[in-house]
Amino acid sequence: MLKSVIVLVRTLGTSKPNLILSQTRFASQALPQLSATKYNVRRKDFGVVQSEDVNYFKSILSEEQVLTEESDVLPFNIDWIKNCRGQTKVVLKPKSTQQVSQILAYCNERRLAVCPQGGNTGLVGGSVPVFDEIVLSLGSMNKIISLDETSGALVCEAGCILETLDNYVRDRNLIMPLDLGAKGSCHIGGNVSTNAGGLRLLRYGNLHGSVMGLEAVKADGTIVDCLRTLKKDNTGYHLKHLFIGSEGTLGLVTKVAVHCPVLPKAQTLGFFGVKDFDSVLRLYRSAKASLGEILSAFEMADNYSIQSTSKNLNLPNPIADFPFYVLVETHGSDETHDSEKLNRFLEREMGSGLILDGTVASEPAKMQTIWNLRESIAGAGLLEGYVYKYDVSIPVGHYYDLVPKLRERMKGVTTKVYGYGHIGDGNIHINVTVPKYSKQATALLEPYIFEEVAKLKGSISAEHGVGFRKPQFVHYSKDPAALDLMRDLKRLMDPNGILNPYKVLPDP
Ligand code: FAD
Ligand code: 2HG
Ligand code: ZN
Repeated sequence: MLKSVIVLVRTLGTSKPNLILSQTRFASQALPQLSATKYNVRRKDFGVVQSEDVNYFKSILSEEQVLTEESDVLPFNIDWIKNCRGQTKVVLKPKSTQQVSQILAYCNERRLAVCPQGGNTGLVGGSVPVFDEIVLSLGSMNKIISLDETSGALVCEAGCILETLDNYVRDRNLIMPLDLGAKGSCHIGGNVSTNAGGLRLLRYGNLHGSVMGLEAVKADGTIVDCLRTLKKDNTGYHLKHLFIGSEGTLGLVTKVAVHCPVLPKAQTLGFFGVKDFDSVLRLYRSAKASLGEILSAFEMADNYSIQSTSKNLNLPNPIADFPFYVLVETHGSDETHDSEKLNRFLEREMGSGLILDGTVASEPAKMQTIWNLRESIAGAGLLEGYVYKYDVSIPVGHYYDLVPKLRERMKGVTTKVYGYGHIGDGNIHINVTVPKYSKQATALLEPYIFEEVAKLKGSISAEHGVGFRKPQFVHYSKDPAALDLMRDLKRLMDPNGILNPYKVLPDP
């Protein structure tokens, strides 16, 4: 039976820190293999950092902004899932746009390659170097510049942590337009550079819509000021979009202006068990029809995603064992109105047998427990060994097709294949856990998955980007003329190719 059918919609509290990042990040002390060896990459013809270069950086930055000790630079070389390892010897931590500009102008002149880094939570290897690219870490550029509480325009530096911004605007009755499991570490500059999606894209849209303006620095050090806070500005080409989602290959994002929606007065979160994938789809249609404008998230997870996360991280699962789980969240402005809608939806779908069991929460702590279980799936698999992560968009009718297919294909290899994600956006995360990375497992998975996604007219990267792991597969989702145009833009904006090489663009 549903634990709370009568829903008391309560005022939202501030979010709690996300513990999963710290729990999983240092779970394994073993260093991953060097990316260059693992993926057989040849170093491009860039300059090699000399002691004079380091001296130059020390002359324009202070001593503590230039890291060269091996133990200091190591964390900047390894990605979150410990799949990629670069070989940088220098990490620079600029504190202003001018410093970024000076660094890039110098690197461009000397043909020194650069890898921009935000919170280093990216899941496609884009945030860490492959060889000895200089890491430009934006973490020290973390000032909030202004907030217009009437328009909701927040202006800040790129290195601000998403959760810090969310807490700041919540105190002023606004929220950030995006939310993701990595919020406690990822930077707004990283979010913009990856066009991060997350848990509420369904309601608040993607960053191409929410970013009002930005400031970026080109490879040659030129500062491009598009930092407007206007909703409407049709003065020629919409240049901000070139930097949103280009993963640091066209410029360094240094400041952003983001539109923050109003803090919803009322919020509820339902967590339901259903018998099969078809029921997930039927429930989604019903939720859209019944909840309309108050629906703010609709997420799904299969049995293994939830059970293994609950077990590996010792997190409570508030309901029993079901083949599939669904999270339905509402954000609204009127408690009575929202409760009525939600109760009608629940009564109908419990009556129809679509919802087998579930729980509905409106207290911040309870909602947090449920969200934490969902947000922790990404890290829980890392405790079982090596995780292949595939973040794809698939037309929703075929959303889950690939999971059983992959289970069949991977028979004989010790694996767990599970699927979960933002079904409201047609975005599934297929995770494949193996005890250890192996060429045999990789060969069974790639390019097979991308071919299957292309056959279904999906995208090989829904929200995480292309990074280092997917350039050779990007043609499954981009036509040759579009890829040529991407290369033309890259040549125009970064003629020496110093910005995040080996990422996003496939070699011709
Ligand atoms: P980084 O990882 O440091 O960098 C990502 C890319 O952006 C790299 O290519 C880097 O070079 C570039 N970059 C970073 N900062 C800048 C800058 N200022 N200028 C230019 N280029 C820059 N992603 C989603 O979309 N949705 C999710 O729901 C989601 N959930 C996640 C949950 C967990 C637990 C984890 C670990 C990751 C999740 N991610 C998700 C992926 C990741 O958090 C996002 O891609 C995030 O936007 C990356 O931000 P970051 O600051 O960590 O960037
Ligand atoms: C999520 O939605 C993230 O939890 C991570 O995008 C997905 O790790 C993954 O596969
Ligand atoms: Zn996701």
